[in-house]
Amino acid sequence: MSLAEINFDGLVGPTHNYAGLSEGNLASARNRDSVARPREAALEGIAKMRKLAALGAPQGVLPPHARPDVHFLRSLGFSGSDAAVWRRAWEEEEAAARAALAASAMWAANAATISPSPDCADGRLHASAANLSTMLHRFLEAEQTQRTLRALLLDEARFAVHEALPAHGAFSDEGAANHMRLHAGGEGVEVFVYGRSAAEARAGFPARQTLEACSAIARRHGLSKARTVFARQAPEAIDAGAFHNDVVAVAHEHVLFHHEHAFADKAALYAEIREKARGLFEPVFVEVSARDVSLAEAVSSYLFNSQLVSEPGASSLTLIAPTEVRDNNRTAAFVADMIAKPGAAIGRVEYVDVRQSMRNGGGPACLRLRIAVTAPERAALAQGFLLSDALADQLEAWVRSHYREALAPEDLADPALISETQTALDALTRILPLGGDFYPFQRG
Ligand code: SUG
Repeated sequence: MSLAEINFDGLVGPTHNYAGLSEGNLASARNRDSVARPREAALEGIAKMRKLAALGAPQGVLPPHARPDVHFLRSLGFSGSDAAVWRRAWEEEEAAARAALAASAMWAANAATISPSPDCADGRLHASAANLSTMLHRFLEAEQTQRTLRALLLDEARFAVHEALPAHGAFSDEGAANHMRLHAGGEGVEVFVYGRSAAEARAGFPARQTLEACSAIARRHGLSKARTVFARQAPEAIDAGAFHNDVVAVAHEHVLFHHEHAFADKAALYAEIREKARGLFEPVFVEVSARDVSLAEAVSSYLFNSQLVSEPGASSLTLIAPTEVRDNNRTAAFVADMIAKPGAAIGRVEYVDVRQSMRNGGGPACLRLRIAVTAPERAALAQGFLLSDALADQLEAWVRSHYREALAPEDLADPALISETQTALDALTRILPLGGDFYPFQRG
């Protein structure tokens, strides 16, 4: 049965800010303590969703998490009213307070790994929430992500939602950002990309995904070894700032678009994908050489953090690239050449402005989690998460009435942020079908 891919984008939360929390993410480090614009960030995200929907790509929405995470701060021994907890955390444990405020759940590519039903032994779609255990601020996301996935993928006869793997460095997992799937509409070849094995010590920037995490997810999801590939990310890519594989590679249908230096052993990867795709499809590899685009340019422009989409009726794929690719002469020229070639696998480009997210190292592909479903599975998804014009209008109005225009470093300790965000998110649970106990603050 053929599958349709839905992009579920994370809605940017009201506390979007630049706290410099992610070592190895060059944009996050560079923009630490600059002034963020949460309202603009959220509206950019919704505009991007609208654009994809207008191109004919099914689009869904995932809710932000409640921030600051007061529950986490209480677990560190802070007590009293929420405002008192927040004030004292800033005085005594600034790093924890910064982590508790991050709106990083917006990057839905890190929420989970999804294996569509034709790939899984029991014929159900499997989803594993990511433990995000490498970075403190991201590790706080797993529990609420599970709640979101359970709200969306309710029907246990069709969907299996797994908890995050044990949150230890041996099983560090960053979700779909390190997972690619090649296919021709049905069963596919799943490619898991890891930066290190559990026992390996590594100098340089953190490698956030272990081989053991990848293997565990493939096992839980019931994937066939004959159709599953584990590939090592090139250490030089990680050290150039590719903290996730999706900074240097993206796959869609039978096409893998990637930088020459994305993988440790490209030839072996090509051969294994070809072998494991036999009988299903013929893979197409679109490799970009370092001569055309250096790793540094790939990381600063986020060329590969584009989305690839199939527009209805089109014979080639469309690249949804961040405007930073157009602003960089070399990447802009590369893309113009690539799409002009006769018979190009990627034949069109559309640029999207997600600058607020990009300043924290999150491009178009980071903002989305792909869930590929059959028609009956699509009908079984919880209703109300798919974007319509009416829902986009409602979300924009909600953002305009609840989000601050600017969040400067000196605003972050303001206890008013707690009640503001709780009021906003409470209202959101009446726009998306989340219910009155979705957020921890609603449960008391
Ligand atoms: O995990 N940035 C995120 C960006 C995630 C991008 N996602 C993908 N590549 N799929 C991260 O590094 C920065 C937050 C801060 O510094 O305030 C941050 O978490």
